Amino acid sequence: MLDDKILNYFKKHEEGYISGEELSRELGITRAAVWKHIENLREEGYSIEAFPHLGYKIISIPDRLTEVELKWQLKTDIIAGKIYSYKETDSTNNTAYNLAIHGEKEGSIVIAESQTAGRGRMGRKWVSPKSKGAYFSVILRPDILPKEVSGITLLSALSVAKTIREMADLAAFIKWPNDVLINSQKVCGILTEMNAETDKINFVIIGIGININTKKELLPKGATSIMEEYGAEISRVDIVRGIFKNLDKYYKLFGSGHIGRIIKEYKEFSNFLGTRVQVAYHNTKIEGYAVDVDKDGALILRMDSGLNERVLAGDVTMLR
Ligand code: BT5
Repeated sequence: MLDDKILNYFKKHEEGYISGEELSRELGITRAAVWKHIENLREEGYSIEAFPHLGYKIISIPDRLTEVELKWQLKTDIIAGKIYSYKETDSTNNTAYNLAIHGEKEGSIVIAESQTAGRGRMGRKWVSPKSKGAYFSVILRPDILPKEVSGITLLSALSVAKTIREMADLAAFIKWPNDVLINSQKVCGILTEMNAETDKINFVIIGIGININTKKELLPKGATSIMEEYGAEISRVDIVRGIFKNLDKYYKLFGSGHIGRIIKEYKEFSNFLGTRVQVAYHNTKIEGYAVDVDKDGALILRMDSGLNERVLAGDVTMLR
């Protein structure tokens, strides 16, 4: 599409002004046609100013989760090399899985404005109100053993919590293993899925659902959004780009063997350590004090017997 071509041309010349003449020459269209396309882009929410003698410059971009907006001035090495953006899909994890099966590159993203069958863990649902949150999946091809994959869930939760703190200055905490909470209410959930053989991972899909400008009444009980806690709408594009940057940083650290540093930061962002918790897994519930997260991402519980129990997956409820 010509509008996209114009945007990409601006993207390649981010710092500068582009004259109507240059655009008409590069795209092989008349000056009048350039003007018409600039008007189209303005209607779509781009703020484009025309400076006499200098040309056009993009001042701000709309809050749409498309490849052009999300990659605007984004400097990452692995994450978001390619972004597949949809108005609607059943689940971005399913779409990403299908792409990965067919050889899609590491770092590619599938993002959607809404999901008709957003999934949580263990067959649960993820409520995905249209154009309010961000629902996306990241394809990764880590060179690790299947049992090490929980480190990727932890670094993803850390990336989200850190982004919320950086961009909205809200006290976001992590609840083991995959929830991000603000004021004890869930603002983000992460679903990690993988395709693996006994000792080799083919690919991992990290699904991230985050409530950004979502009203509480559209969410399940116990959930919140950044807007509800922050008190004003916030740019979804900025939040998602912030998550991409942090994911890129922590995934590279993970890849270079620094899981210890990731776990240390993860623990600093956790609010369950030192509290009494109940963990539900495989139809069993156990209770104890959450004392640590080990290097494999397992939760260490101190039982009343004084013995430690190591839990690899489950749902944590904090008991006060
Ligand atoms: C999760 O599961 O928290 C993982 C959610 C992952 C969602 C993303 S969206 C992009 C990608 N594509 C997908 O299809 N999924 C991923 P779990 O820990 O099982 O929590 C699920 C529970 O969270 C539900 O049973 C509800 O109680 C609650 N929940 C559902 N929707 C929510 C929302 N929008 N905000 C907060 N809590 C929600």
